[in-house]
Amino acid sequence: MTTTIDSGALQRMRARLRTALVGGALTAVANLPAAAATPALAAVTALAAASAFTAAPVAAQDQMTGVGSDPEHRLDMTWDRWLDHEEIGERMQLMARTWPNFLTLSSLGDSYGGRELWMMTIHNPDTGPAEEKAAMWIEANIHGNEIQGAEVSLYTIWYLMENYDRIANVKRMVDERVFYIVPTINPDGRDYFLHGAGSGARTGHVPVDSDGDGLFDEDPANDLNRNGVIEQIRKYVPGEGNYREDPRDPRLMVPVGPGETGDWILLGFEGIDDDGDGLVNEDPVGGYDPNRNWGSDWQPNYIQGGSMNYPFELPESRAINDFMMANPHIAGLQSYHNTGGMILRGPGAAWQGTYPRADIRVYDELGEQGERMLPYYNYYVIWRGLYTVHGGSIDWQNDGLGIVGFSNELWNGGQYFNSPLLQSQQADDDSPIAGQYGRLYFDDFLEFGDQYVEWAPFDHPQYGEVEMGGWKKTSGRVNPRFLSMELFHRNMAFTLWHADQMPLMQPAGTSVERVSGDVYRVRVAFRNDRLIPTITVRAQQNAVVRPDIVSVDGNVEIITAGWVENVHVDGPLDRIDQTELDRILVRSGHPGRTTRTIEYLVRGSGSMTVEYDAVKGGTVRQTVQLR
Ligand SMILES: [Ca+2]
Ligand SMILES: [Ca+2]
Ligand SMILES: [Ca+2]
Ligand SMILES: [Ca+2]
Ligand SMILES: [Zn+2]
Repeated sequence: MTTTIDSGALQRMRARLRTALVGGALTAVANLPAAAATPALAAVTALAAASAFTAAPVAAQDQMTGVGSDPEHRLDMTWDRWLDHEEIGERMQLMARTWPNFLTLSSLGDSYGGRELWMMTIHNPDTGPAEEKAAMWIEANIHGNEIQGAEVSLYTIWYLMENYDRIANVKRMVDERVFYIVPTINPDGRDYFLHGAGSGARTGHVPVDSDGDGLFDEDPANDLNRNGVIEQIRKYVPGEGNYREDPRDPRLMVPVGPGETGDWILLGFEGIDDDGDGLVNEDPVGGYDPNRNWGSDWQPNYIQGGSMNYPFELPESRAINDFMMANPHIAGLQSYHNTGGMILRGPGAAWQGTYPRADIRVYDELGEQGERMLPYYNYYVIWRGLYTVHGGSIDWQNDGLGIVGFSNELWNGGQYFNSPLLQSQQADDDSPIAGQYGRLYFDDFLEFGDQYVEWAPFDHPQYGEVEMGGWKKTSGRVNPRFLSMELFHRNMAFTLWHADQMPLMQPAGTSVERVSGDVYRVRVAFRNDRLIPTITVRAQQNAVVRPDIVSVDGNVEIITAGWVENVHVDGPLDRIDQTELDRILVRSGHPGRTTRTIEYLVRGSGSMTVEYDAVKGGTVRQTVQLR
């Protein structure tokens, strides 16, 4: 279950919130037309900022009129830098305070390193209880170095709130659904990536002895020249090497052909032999894969490296799974990773077989829509399009929890090559943007060379005179910051469309016909006009989602009940052969984009209420009068 925030966390939150509030108030003042930014108003704003938890930082903003073409934002957040765990927490606290009617901030628990797994719940209580609505789970950053999904997640919260009163479809989605948004589920790895040189940040931080020498995490990469970058090492060995400099761009190293020799050898990434065992960088922090520790098709280390000793051993995956098990109304899921421009679904391994045909149809329609909303992205099955994954999270969530989920692999270079001209040049070996040259070209001209460190001499304790150089951590897997808005928005839009296609049970009409005396024939129709069924076929096969329940309340005795096969012609019912007809179990759930009508023959009087309760599709009731 979700934990309420303990007093220690609360104190830390208050301290951070003061910072966040001041930041928010400053933003508000900065938005004012110059003439309105009077000292008096600034003082009022500062006063509001000082009383944490009471005054809303947006109060001053309500008095302003927009000065540009657009209405003012309530929170003028920027989206062009990468945020660490503390900054993520501050933004979430600020948003929770700004939109308290919709947002609830909680922590699912602590990471191994003691960082909160912050979760934002978006829910409008005025439109019904949360457990009677389908919920969308959005998470990111299970791999610590795959950072940008956290910003997509924050952007999603912000966008839904900013536009609730402005865009009818946003309002509708917020009113119909619950969103659980966890921007980073590996905060230890994230901070290690952002605060350090970025190397070895994929893992979580439970210590693992990667080289079996009895020492844990004793030999990570080292930033020897203290420039904040883990570079490549090359050594000049004239006539004895297996690499040479590329004649077109000497920054690039190319392997020599068979029978040739080069002048350089590559010696791996920047580091030394910290523990004197003769190996360099052989046992970094952690050293496992948090996305191999889940309960479906989990395999031991000798089959699936990095899986740990048993499923859900890791505190982060355990905390998330505990919450999901306790909240079976979660029907859709997005787990943002990077990189490569992919919309991935399970299964992770070929030996798991294929999904049932009806489930594939659902996934395919979502994925193919995603390919249109996300240019340069391809919709793939994990094992076929990426590589084999045993014990991955979305396999567990599909097979073990009945949730329709995707992993979007955020960012690929296609976002650079976004015209037919550039695409044709990219394919032309002689063009300056062909292959590896393209990455350098776009860095040189669009980021002014910021992301590349030129080769430079270095005196290495073990290797002697070498050169070091290469790409910074924010290049390659992470998109250039100037392309963030497009990436964030398109991925959010796809995920919201996915959320919009979660099952939504709705009333679809009733009829009553007196047969004789106090005996009535009652028809009640229910509709799910969205793509996803209330129970996937795989979930039904695995018996992991509670059957839908059609229950009757009222002063009636049910004689028979059955599904109407065709509402337009009289004919036999598909009779329901269950003993408790006032509580019918629908094991196969309600399909997508379908209306179904149930017919009861009842004896009774007064009113009769029929409720359709789908764990993942919401609860809906219709009442008829027997007369
Ligand atoms: Ca070791
Ligand atoms: Ca360095
Ligand atoms: Ca070593
Ligand atoms: Ca060692
Ligand atoms: Zn990943």
